[in-house]
Amino acid sequence: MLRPVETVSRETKSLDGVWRFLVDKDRAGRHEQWWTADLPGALDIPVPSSYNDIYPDPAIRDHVGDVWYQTVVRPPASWEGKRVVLRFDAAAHLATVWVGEKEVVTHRGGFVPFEVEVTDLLQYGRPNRLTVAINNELSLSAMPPGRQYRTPAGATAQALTGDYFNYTGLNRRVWLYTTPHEHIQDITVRTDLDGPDGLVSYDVFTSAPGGVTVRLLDARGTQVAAGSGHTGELAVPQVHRWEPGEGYLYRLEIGYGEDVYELPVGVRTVAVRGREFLINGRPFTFRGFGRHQESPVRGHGHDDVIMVHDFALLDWIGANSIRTAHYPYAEEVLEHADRNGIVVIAEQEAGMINLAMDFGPRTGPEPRTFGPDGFGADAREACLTSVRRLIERDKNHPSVVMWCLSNEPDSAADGAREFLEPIVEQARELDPTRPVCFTNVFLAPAGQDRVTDLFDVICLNRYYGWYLDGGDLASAEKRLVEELDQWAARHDSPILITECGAEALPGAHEVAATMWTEEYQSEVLEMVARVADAHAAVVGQHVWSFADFRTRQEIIRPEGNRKGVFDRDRKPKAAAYALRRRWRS
Ligand code: GCB
Repeated sequence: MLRPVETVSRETKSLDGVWRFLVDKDRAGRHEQWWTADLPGALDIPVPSSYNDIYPDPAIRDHVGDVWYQTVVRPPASWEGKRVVLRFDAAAHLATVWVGEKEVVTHRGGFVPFEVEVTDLLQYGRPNRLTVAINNELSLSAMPPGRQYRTPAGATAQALTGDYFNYTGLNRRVWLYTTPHEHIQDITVRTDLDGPDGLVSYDVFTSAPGGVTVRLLDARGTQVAAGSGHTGELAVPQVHRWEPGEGYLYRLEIGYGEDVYELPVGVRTVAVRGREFLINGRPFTFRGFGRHQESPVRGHGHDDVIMVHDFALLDWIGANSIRTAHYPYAEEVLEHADRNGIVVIAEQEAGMINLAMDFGPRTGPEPRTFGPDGFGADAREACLTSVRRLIERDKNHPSVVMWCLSNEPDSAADGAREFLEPIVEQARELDPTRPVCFTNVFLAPAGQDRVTDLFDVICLNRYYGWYLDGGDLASAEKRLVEELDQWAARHDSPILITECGAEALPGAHEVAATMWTEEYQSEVLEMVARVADAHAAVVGQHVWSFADFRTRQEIIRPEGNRKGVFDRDRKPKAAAYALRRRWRS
């Protein structure tokens, strides 16, 4: 799905701002048809943002069910006669939209965009009521997975299977945009290198048959190649490559009838060869973070301020890559990574398909992960849909070098292979150019895990020195080395440590380091780096996590997960300086 852009043939209108908002405490809105009038007794709510932390009210923060958003849209009179599309960059998790009194779209999937043509539904030059009902209920058959339960006090509560707060709402931008009636629907770009030259192949999908022209312009706007037809290949002599650390971008200008679309293009290759991860044919070592797209007050709401600041901190610390744990991030983040040469492992929103790891409240014996009481056919369908949407959205970003198809699934369990294999096959079919991975949990070590051979890179989330051998770094180091050796003995693939770390409470210090101090966190990360650097199969280290983040309330989570090397306000802990010394030297 193409991102809205402004070109000579397309206009956009942002619908961001302060909307009206109502929590549907009695589940009355759908029955009482709240879209037919102004929301009764509504509050103000900023868009984009998660709504959970805007008001200091646990009844809003922890609400389970529907909330309602409403605004008034005034499309310009000059848009009359054009094709007009209403687009949500993301609404977590299940959204139903009304324009005036007409229901126009329902969409599930809280981290990817959806849109609907509203050309004939809008009154141009006049106010139109726009209402959105958003439901945040979790189950094991939808993504991200979670479970509902009754509290002893009789309330309905819920928890994700994964370790983050279930932030919900209109987390990303909302737009109206125009296109000509006959328009460009989608573009797929793939790039290759031939010595010093580059190749850009393209597929353009249009709403009807008709001629397509393409031009490739360099960063100064000079045309370097041109072609025509829905499918083709452009040769770029002496190409300026997109490289880690240097996000050089060309611009592909596509013309179709009256429509023009412009797409940034980075020319680079990605491959796995033996135990190496190659970008542009050269071995790449990952240095960076698994992180969340998360910040105080906004929750999962996209914010350009936080985004640009976070990338500035990535640069300050000397990181070259991130993983978009545990869901697709806003497209702005990928565009920023493209421009800044930050390498991205893009993760789908499959959450944690793992009931052996589920640390949410339990009401009975734990069911098996894969099967009728756990993750079944519906969940697999939902995962297939999430992977498809992720790849369809992010396929053209040069920064994205690998798809992460699942975080810590129960990959040693019966049924794991049957569940994951079709997901891997689909990803390879949709995108034969990028390697695929999943992150392995410590409960599925080499020999017990059943799926690693399906993937290209072995990604290990390992907390030696924290959950394992906490406070005993000598044992932690020994066991980490042993485990890496075991993986390397079984598989001739690169190993990436996708998570490692320890929690630190800012201001907790000890000369002889102990758990929870800033010194201990630095020592754990130093130990993992030493091991990773020395091991022939390891292609890098991603620290968990970039910044502290909110989780559900638990006794092991003081104000959330504190494994950030920055706190939630992006203030550095001692580990940030330790990493900077290592990564920048
Ligand atoms: C993991 C998960 C991540 C958690 C982290 C932790 O393995 O992938 O979501 O936050 O561990 O800190 O426990």
